Amino acid sequence: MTRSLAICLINPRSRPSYWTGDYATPFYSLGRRLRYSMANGALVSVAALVPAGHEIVIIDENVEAIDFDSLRRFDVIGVTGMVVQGERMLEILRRLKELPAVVAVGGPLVTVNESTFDGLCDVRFIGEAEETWPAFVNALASGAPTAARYAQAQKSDMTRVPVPRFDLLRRGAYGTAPVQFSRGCPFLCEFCDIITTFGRRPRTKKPEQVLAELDAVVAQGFGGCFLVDDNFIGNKVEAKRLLRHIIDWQRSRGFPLLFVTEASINLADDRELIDLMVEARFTSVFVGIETPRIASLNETRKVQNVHGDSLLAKIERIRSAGLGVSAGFIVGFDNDDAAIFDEQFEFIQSSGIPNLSISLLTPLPTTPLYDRLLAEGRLDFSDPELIYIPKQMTREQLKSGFRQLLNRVFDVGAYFDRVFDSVPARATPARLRTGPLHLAAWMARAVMLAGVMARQGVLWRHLRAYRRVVRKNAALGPRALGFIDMMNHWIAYWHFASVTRQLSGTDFGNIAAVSNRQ
Ligand code: B12
Ligand code: SF4
Repeated sequence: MTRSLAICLINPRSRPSYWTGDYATPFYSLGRRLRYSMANGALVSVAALVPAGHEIVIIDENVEAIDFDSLRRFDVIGVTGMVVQGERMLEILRRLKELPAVVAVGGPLVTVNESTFDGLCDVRFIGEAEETWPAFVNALASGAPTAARYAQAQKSDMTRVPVPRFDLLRRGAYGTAPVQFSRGCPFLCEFCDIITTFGRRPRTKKPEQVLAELDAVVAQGFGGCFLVDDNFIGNKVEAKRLLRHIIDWQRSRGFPLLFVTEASINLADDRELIDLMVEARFTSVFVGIETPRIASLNETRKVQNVHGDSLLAKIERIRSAGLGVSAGFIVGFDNDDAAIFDEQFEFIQSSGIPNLSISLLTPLPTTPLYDRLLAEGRLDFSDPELIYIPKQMTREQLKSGFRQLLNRVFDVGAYFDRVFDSVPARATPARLRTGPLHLAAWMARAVMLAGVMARQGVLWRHLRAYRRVVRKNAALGPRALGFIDMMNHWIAYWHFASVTRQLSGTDFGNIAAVSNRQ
């Protein structure tokens, strides 16, 4: 006999980071229900895999606190998480041990670092779970034996993945919805666990599946969508086919969605692909640039960034075709010496990319980088922030150079220099609504931002910068940014600068005052 199970899936809170929008969200929310930049893609996908007849609840700690007492009634509690959520995952799992539920762990962290979860869960899911998770639920419900570890023998067939349960998300709580088109990436970057987890042959959904997901996302009230592919253009032929469907879908519905995604820099070499993305209403693309130093790119096997003309020329080609660019940078490669910080800063400034992240190189287990450093005896876990011994710097030099770089890049002057460098060569028609109510909302945001800065004792510094910014903007003549565009940049700047202060330990003061997180 099969019993009906009560299943709860938990996404542990993430700490604020460049891409989580924590310090920007309260300004966009303006007292509405918006709590977090983006819904988690794993919870809704794993929920959709649960066979019919079971109750399923999802809890995202980024938008609601976990009430552990209320979890007592669940038969199964599943926890997801990636490396930056690791600490919080472990805290939650320790609390869950006190409950009667069968505790399952899945997602990117357990997939590459199983031993961390020893003794903290009853069952673990390694890699994709389209086949293993329903098989486990069915076995448990029917009283058949279950295993303590599940790992799929075959990669998931993406053409059979069901529409995620977007209906389980708290309505209005998120800025964007996660929709996944493909898994896997054809490239070979040494530090990347995408290829060890999902493989090098990109597997794609059929356009009809993606369109069904877009319909579901719009039905939930979303206006923004993050195509959460590892590399959206891993299979360019399929990406173009999908984009043509999305364009028709958008047209027939009055363009309800704006998209962002991640792609490799060889996007710049395919104008047709960029044009299709722009036509489908992609506003920006995140690109892994990593470093301007060719020796470091070669070392990390990021060949796509070295081929052809310069990185700056590639970035400019994407942007001038109408697609915004955000980017990720890394310091700490073996070919990086103390000069890398100035080199990165100069490159970043000349790239005109305002919104970007800079990370310390992180050797994730399962990656070729991890294996190489292990073989060279250079892994050292005594410092959780930097678990390897750099080649041309001491750990302290690398960490302090990294922090100084963050502070320089997200200084208000440097940030707005990049904003003005990325303004299109031609004036673009305003895309945002500018009725009196909207203007009033944006005025309210400006006042709120000034209030937050004042509370943190940095208003005067920013007002001085504001005067310079206004002058520079006016100098752009007909291309000058309007009030709403400028406010969007000020809010983004505030987020990036706040995260920087937190990461580099040079706090503005009480940054929690602008964060809406528990
Ligand atoms: C979207 C995304 C983001 C979004 C997160 C949005 C959100 N709210 O979750 C943003 C842009 C904010 C982001 C940021 C970062 N990210 Co990210 N991100 C992704 C990306 C591209 C897609 C995630 C996704 O939605 N996948 C779709 C779902 C369906 O796939 P899935 O999570 O793998 O789930 C499947 C299985 O894992 C399994 N499963 C998952 N959970 C569970 C739970 C249970 C109980 C079960 C049974 C099964 C199960 O079942 C699912 C179906 O098969 C992944 C790459 C990837 N392919 O996963 C990287 C990835 C997760 N990110 C990564 C990293 C490193 C980061 C950053 C640290 C980067 C940086 N240096 O700034 C930051 C951290 C930000 C933070 N503080 O939170 C790494 C994590 C590495 C690791 N092994 O932990 C990944 C894997 C990419 C990579 N290799 O670089 N990221
Ligand atoms: S291009 Fe991106 S997803 Fe692909 S292997 Fe390199 S880092 Fe990983």
